[in-house]
Amino acid sequence: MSSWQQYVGVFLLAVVTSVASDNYKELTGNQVWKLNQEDEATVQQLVVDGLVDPLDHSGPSTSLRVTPETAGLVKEVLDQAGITYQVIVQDLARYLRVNDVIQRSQVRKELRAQTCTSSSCTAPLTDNYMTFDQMEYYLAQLNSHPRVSVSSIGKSIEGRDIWIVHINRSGCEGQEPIGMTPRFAYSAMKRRTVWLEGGIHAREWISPAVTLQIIHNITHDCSMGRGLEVYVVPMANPDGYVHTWTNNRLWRKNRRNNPDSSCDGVDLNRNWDFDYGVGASPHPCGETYRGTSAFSEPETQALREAMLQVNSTGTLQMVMAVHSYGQLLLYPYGGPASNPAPYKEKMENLGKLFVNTVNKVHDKTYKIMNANELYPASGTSQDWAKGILKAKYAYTLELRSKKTFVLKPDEILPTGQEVLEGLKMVFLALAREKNTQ
Ligand code: 0X9
Ligand code: ZN
Repeated sequence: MSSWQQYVGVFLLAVVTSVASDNYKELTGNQVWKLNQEDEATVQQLVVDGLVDPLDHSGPSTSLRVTPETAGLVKEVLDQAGITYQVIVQDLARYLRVNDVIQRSQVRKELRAQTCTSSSCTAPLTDNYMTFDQMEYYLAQLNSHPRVSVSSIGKSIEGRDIWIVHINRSGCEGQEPIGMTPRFAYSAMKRRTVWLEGGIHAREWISPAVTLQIIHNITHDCSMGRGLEVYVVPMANPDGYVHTWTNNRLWRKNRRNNPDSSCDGVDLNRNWDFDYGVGASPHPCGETYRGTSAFSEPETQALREAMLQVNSTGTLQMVMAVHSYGQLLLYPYGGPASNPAPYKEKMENLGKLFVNTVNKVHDKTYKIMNANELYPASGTSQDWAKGILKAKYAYTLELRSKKTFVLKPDEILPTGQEVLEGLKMVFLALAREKNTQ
């Protein structure tokens, strides 16, 4: 293909892309600033003040997303603190559009074989991200599986269902994990449960994509998760997710219309009632806006009620909230006050088993660390699960990559594969554990 043909092809794709949906439009004029030196305290204050979106997720952030509305103020704060910076992306909407076109043209070259429609969606897509509708098509069809029940735990603020998938251990009897003595056979054993949460942050598309793969795998493979009742919410923030497909690829929060503010949304991972408020933004424009009070949001209320219900039916052994990005496994607490958490060492050891297994699959490096050491944040589901529900193991898993939320679709399958291998080991260890609390 000659270069002009390539150019026309890319141009046409750009037109098609922008007509189909423009989920970059709300990022027009947003910039990425790269700080020339680390200054954790200043950056943390800018975040809490609702002025920047930090873009490094494996340590102190030196890349910041800055909007046209806040740029002047951010500049003043940085100047005052003596921090110099360069603008490395002039217009994020343009930047992401160009990258999207390149990605789409690459995807077009490979034959896309998978489909997911209302009449046929037998497996979650692994060659592309699924729309919220497609997730619902898949879950509806999954519900006919004998070991699975799919139900709604409540509605989002815009009225979408928040779905939970319960994968029942019955149907996998007779296949107890090796090493499990008859004394611990299922019938005699107290019901052990595991809770997985995906998609609480809208822009972290790899989270629901991987969480759906986990659901599919546990359902169709008795060797995984046997001995455990597994509950999974693959999409905890459906409104936010839809918004990332229509308006703003980098939207994080839910879609609450905040009264007396021009900014929408509450960070659903700062809205839980454990150390509520610490390290979260009180400003509606902040990416980590905590809301007007703990559990002010219908999404967190629905999750809380469902988790309490699951906890009352057995021993909730592990809670894992699946996020991106950073390739980290974080354990509680995220706020400084309550550390160390009970069973800190056990959480560390099980976490090491997880990351060591994950890292062998595709040679990635995931690390385990205390959440507060990454940065302080409270009011998270992980901390609530640990502090209030007393789940022995609670984690936040930050998936691939090490530098962006906008992960190419060809990373869905390998990310799912590595996490599945890690979870297999963890589930086996959990099923064998004698003392669950
Ligand atoms: O900030 C969050 O809610 C999580 N990271 S994300 O990039 N996915 O938004 C991490 C929460 C873990 N807790 C602490 N870092 N304290
Ligand atoms: Zn997140």
